[in-house]
Amino acid sequence: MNATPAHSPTTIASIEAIIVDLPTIRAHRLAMTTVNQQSLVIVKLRCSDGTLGIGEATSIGGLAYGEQSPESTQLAIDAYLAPLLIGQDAGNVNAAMALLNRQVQGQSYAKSALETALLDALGQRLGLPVHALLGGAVRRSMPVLWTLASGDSGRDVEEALGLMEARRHRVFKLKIGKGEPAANIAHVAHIKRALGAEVLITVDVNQAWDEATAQGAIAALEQAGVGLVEQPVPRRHRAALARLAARFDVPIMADESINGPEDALELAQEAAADVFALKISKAGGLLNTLRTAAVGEAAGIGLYGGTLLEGSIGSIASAHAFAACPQLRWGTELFGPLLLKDDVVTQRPDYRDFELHLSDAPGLGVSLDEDKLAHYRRDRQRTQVAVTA
Ligand code: MUC
Ligand code: MG
Repeated sequence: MNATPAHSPTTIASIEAIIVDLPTIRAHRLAMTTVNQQSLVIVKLRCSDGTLGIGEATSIGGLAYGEQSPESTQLAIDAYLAPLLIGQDAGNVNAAMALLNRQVQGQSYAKSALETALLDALGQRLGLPVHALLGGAVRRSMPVLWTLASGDSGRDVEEALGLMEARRHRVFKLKIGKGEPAANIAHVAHIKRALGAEVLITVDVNQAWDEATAQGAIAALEQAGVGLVEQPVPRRHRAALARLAARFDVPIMADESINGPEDALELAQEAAADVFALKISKAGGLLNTLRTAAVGEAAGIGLYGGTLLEGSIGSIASAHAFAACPQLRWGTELFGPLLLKDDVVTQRPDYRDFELHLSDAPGLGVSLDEDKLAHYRRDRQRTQVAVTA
């Protein structure tokens, strides 16, 4: 009888986390920060068979949006997460993520980037797109809204009209919560009037109001014809969120209040939101995003494909997860790559006819442009000095 050689799995051989700083096409103004460049952590995960999986993590305005920054994400990967993964089975994503979750608290952005890279590598090895690894795509393309956040109402209207004309976007989100609520409402009403009844306008307050302010302001926003209000109060003020959701007809969306399935369960039990904003970064990966979506679906809550202003790798990774969601009633805001002047991938995502289209290429279907990566990496100066010294 022939001896069967012992099965030796493909293992994780090396992991690199590189920060790149990419300029934006214009300043992007939110309640808590103004974004002029996006700092992305690009993960390169090399397997023992030579396959390269890629992933990405980012944030908005350093530590302005959440408790994790690109720098802390890079450090968490280098010092803690990568050493745990090296030598592990590269084909068992569930086991790899369980190991990380057992040994490292938090760090959802870093975990999301690493899981993305593992899924990308596995998909390439099996010849399957990531959405097939997640059980299959319910949709191959998804609507993408655009955020009007130039800080100027007139410029925002012009921007929206141009994007509708180009068939890029027909739903617009306005970032409010900075300055006086009355000025915010006037800004929203102006844009809504200019774009017309047919155009869905949503607003994101990014936690900036207290409950009393939110009560008055949401009543006025409803009057102005706003179709969705995102995170009007601080993330931990869930009882206030629930009272607002009960009080108003306009749907209230939880964003900062929801990370993973545990939050989804509590928010659903408390009837604290009509819509959940899903983000792979908040959930700590694509698989946990789908678990979060499943809780929302079970509770009859609308799902929305959110962004942390990821670049092309993070946006396409998000799109693979959102493609596999049971429903996506509120579409997506995966416009991050379009806000960037330049990119570190060879082919940018396919946006047309108001939607983002996913390919069936193996893995993520995205390749790194190594020249661009070398150009935009933050440690370029230091690397050059080290080489020439
Ligand atoms: C957020 O809070 O939703 C999404 C779109 C945008 O402009 O900012 C992000 C963050
Ligand atoms: Mg938001």
